Amino acid sequence: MSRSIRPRTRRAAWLALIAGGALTAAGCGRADAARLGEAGDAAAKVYVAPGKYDEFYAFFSGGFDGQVGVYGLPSGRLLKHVPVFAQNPENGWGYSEQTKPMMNTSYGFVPWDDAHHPQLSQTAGVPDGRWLFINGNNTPRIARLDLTRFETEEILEIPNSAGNHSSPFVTENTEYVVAGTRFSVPAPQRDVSIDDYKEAFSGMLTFATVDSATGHMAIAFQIRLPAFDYDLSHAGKGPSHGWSFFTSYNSEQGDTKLEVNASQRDKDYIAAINWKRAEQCVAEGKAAAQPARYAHNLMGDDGIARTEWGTGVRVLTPAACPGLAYYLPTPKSPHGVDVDPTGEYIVAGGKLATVIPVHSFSKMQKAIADQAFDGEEQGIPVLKYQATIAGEVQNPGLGPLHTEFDGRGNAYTSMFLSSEIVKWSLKDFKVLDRAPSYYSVGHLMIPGGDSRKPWGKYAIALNKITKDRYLPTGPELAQSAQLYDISGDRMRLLLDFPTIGEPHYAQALPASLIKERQLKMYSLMQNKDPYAVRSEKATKVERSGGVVHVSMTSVRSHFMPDKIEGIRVGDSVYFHVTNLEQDWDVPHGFAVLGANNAELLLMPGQTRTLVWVPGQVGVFPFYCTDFCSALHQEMQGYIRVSPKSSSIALKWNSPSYQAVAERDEHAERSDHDDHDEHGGKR
Ligand code: K7E
Ligand code: CUA
Repeated sequence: MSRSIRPRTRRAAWLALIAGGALTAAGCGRADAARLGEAGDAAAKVYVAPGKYDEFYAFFSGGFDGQVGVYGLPSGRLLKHVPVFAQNPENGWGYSEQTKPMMNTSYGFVPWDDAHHPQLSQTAGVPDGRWLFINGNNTPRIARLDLTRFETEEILEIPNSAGNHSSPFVTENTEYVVAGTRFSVPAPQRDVSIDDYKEAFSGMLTFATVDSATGHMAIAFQIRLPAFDYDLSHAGKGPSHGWSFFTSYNSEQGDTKLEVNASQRDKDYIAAINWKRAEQCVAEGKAAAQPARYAHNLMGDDGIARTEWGTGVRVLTPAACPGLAYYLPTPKSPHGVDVDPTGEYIVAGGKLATVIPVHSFSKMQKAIADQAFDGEEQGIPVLKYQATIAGEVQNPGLGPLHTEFDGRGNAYTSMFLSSEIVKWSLKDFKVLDRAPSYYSVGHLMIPGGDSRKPWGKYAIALNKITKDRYLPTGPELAQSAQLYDISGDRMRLLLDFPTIGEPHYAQALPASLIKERQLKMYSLMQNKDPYAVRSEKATKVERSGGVVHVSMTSVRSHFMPDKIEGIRVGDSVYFHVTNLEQDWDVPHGFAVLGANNAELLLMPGQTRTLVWVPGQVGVFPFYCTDFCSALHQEMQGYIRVSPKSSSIALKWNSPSYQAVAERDEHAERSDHDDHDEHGGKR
């Protein structure tokens, strides 16, 4: 991208942004081939030979697919698609009885969401490989994934919030995950006129604690702020530990046509929240109890998810807790807010700004001490811009969104409109290098790049538009990631790879931190599911009214039982299938003809349950859906469904049936004996 075209494009670019369009870099001249990774050794740098491992795990949000994609770096190979907020037929997530409660919310069963920001848990400001948190936007939630299993373990709903975008952004030792409302709403919700926005709406920020042993989240307190749109966040670290920063836009408090009405002021704000101060105020009883209903879904150690219902929250206001919140004026409608590895610099991505503003934490502290205020917003002191600003990066490009750091004193900012990554120095805020992205980069990511110790070898651009980059696939084209080598003075593009969903943010860490800690199977002997069976002998079929429980096993290469009769139309048939395998990477599947549910996928040692309500008579096959052995195709069975009025007895072909049959026969015989006694016919 040549600098000379920038002045001409700037106005056009602004207009494009305001019009909701995205300017691609299609018109830009191509940089030299070496910079674009077209030289031979770029391939060698991303080539991971067959059988070899990648150096990093990278966790990409799926955006509108509500999931997490796990990729290896530098190869860009997709390793796993971990379901979080959305039902996923690949493994029955949100379809099996054990996992359905994970989707419970105060709005009912919500089996989808829009997930933007993965956040690795941290210890002393460094990713520790324990958990991954991610936000659900539309139905405000935070999920926690366990990184020994790559499974979602917990989902906490956030009440009094809407569009949970500035989330989850962990504090330095994962004391808290945060949730700032993007859309201010009446809190609690009530029936008011939208015209009463300024008075009746609130911008609630939520701090949820994370138990350091179990990872369990709990809402500690909420902070009621003016009705702005709280967009992104990052926690302080080192000297700024104890603070969290939230960008806001729409400080104009428009309630309609925000593209115009929220772009009036030259500066909006970063809200600086002193959460240690908040803790004091809560301890002193300054927070008001307020009723709130929210779901807290947790996977039990029996592999069954359950919902607990929250009933209230504690709400702090800045008026009741002086020193809790300050506003840092920040140009203009800022999006990202990122804190450098030293904890001193707070960088904003003012998407409509012509500079990248960099605030200084130490200057902010001094400004607070000196009361260098520029008025207030509804009781919250506004600090003087000149009193907190450390510097501005001049001529960075167009549409700065997000910044990551390499740990060597450099920052990298994504430029959405001018489609480039701009590298600049934290010493003098001068631009050092720029590299084009293809196209319209949103977030960028450096492994550990928002932590105290980035592994600053690669940067990834997460691009919104791919146009001419891949073979076309109809109207919808893949979003994409681009991998840059940032180890030298100049960035070098090494690789393009398409992604699942729309990754907004991503996080990555060295594979060595977690690869040795992977769970290989669930222990069959410790399987606590109430319908688990640990041997074929124990399999059974039981009827209780219109409900039939089938406790079934699967092992290479058969189900037990695989012949079942005595089911009636309209029964609720619960197939509780336990995978008896105790070996790594031997899942079995389960599907039955006529079921209007996804099939199950069963990990070794695990029990999962599928409910089937047969609507018609017939004999229906079931089978294993995961190619598990040479005789996988033989892994099948039949279940007979009779009319509702049928009196055909339950019958199945496992050892337990013999016992049941003998018992019934015995009962029948003693019944006859009774008749003999009283009837005396024989
Ligand atoms: Cu910039 Cu949702 Cu973090 Cu997308 S957000 S780019
Ligand atoms: Cu079990 Cu295929």
